[in-house]
Amino acid sequence: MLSYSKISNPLLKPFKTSFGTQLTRDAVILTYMDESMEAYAEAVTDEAPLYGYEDNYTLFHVINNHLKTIFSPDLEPEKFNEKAKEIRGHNMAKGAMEMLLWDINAKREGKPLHKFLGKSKGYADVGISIGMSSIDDEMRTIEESLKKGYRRIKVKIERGFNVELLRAIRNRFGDIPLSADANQGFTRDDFKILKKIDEFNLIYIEQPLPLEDINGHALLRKEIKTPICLDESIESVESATNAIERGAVDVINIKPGRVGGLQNSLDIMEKARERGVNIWIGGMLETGIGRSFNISLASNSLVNMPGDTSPNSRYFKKDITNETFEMKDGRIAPLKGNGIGVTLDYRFLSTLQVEGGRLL
Ligand code: OSB
Ligand code: MG
Repeated sequence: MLSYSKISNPLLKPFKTSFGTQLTRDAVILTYMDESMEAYAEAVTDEAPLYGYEDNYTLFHVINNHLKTIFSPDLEPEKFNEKAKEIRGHNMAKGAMEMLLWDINAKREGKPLHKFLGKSKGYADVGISIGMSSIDDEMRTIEESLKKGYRRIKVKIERGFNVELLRAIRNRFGDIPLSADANQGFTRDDFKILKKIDEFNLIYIEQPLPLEDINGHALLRKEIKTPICLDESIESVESATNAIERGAVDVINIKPGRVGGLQNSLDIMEKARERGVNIWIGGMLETGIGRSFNISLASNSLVNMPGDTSPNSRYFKKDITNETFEMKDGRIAPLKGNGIGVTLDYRFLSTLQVEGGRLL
């Protein structure tokens, strides 16, 4: 049986980016159940199409009207991928279903998911992504994060909130590993500001321009020395290849839920590393379910930079999974159980549930 549950879990603190402020994580969870197991996946969509064009409503439309008929619990993820190609786009919807198949398959084989994803290091290097707030407040968060052992600090920037913040961080914390994520907040008219940001020795600037503007990123890359990281622009294997061949990218932030799942992620990782492009695994404030997929992938040896895979407690007072992630020495290990290794706290989940029901 395939069912879904949409939950709304309040964030400990509002998460502000250039595209808006999130107060809750509104996650759609897919559950597959048979006599021998329960398997899960989480879509990276949210209530509104602010990060990409998909949201929780296009997700239901595409799953119910198109993907559901392609899906079978007996499919290999790669086979599902092939069949799903006839539906254009909607890689967040495809990604959720594809990842569900990875969990089903790993559970059938009786092994943790990370062991199916190529060579695993057994841990993920972890950085923190800090939402926009006052400079003073961000200073406190950075200080705490460094004490906790995070291996990279990422701040969010936008037009009108960038140089002053970065200067304050460099003055106070010196040469820490620092990056800035604009979430498409600038345009080609902003190269003057982006050149000022170039002075702060960032390990990369993430998604400065609109996601469609691959050429703009290639032009910017020639103008600044700061490496360019793409997040929203990388929607598929094809868009990754395109960005790499155009010379638009030095670093790719992979979110498996954004690129159509784990197989596409692995393909992008291999292509990118072959061509000298660095890789890290991002996040979308996922519950323990999506987080476990991300951390399993982030432990792959092709991932060579710290990602946005914080412990659950960074975002939620309580999560819907019984198992949670802990960080030690700036690293998080994948869970030891079969598949993604989490079980659901159904009682707590029911207090957060907005809607739910059967899909198949
Ligand atoms: O751009 O990486 C992003 C959160 C929601 C949507 C987009 C992004 C983010 C983050 C936080 O930066 C990543 C995380 O810690 O889950
Ligand atoms: Mg980003």
